[in-house]
Amino acid sequence: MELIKVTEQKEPHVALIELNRPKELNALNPQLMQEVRDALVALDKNDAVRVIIITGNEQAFAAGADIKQMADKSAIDMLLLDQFTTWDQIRKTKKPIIAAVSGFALGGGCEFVMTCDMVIASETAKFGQPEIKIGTIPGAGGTQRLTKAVGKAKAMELILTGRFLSAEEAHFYGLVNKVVPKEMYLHEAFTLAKEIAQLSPVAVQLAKEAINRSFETHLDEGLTLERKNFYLTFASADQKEGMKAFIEKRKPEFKGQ
Ligand code: DAK
Repeated sequence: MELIKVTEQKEPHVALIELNRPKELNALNPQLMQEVRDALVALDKNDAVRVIIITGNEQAFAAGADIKQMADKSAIDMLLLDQFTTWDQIRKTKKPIIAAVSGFALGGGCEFVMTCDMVIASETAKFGQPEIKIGTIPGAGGTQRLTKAVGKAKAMELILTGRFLSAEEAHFYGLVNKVVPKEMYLHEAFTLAKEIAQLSPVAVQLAKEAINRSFETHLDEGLTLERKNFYLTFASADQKEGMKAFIEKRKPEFKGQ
């Protein structure tokens, strides 16, 4: 594991996964996501582990998918890269996952947080789907999960403008369970994890499955449409311009092509 750090028993029955690309604000590239997937598959099989915490660092949970790696890709490149298999396997984890978030949780980072089951946020956390600013749209569930989490009007505002939500706002809209001072977010995540870890792992797993079922019944259809439209943005000049402008640290000029 190069891009994440896994501690199997940080506390009894509680495992910790730390995303570890600090210079890139934990931008999520395919290798990092595959490492997360592999770790979750192993932890799911490990009887000593009952709850999993995923965190970044104080500055960022993750500032999105890696724009530098995506910028020049064609729609077909993205299709063939098929990162969705990895994301789908992460989504299928049976044990409960708590995201402990400080700093940026943007784009794929916010989608990753929403794929987790519960969220503890530092008061410094910032959530958002800013893909629109680089000429694309959320591609890992953002249009579906954010809408379910915060309601249509707010999801429209956030996804169509790329604005960020503060930790307090995210709490108000039900995206996070609890907001705590910066020094406490990991500690609070462990407090929640330890409470759940004392309970029947079988019942916890079945409860998680049932809650997700209610949430996901119509999700597959929504995800399919979102994926097609996400790929389609990679056929646009605006996506190339948006991502290039980010890398060159300038304002993009969108032409609607
Ligand atoms: N990708 C690559 N590098 C990134 C990055 C990203 N998403 N975010 C930050 N970095 C890099 C910056 O380029 C910079 O690197 P150097 O220039 O130093 O080499 C370094 O991290 C520090 O960032 P800044 O200098 O920009 O730091 P600031 O504090 O000034 O700004 C910021 C922080 C988070 C506001 C800013 O970095 C920013 O706007 N970042 C981009 C946020 C964003 O647009 N995120 C959405 C990306 S699109 C999919 C799965 C997921 C996705 C798509 C498909 N499939 C399964 C197919 C998701 C897509 C996205 O997330």
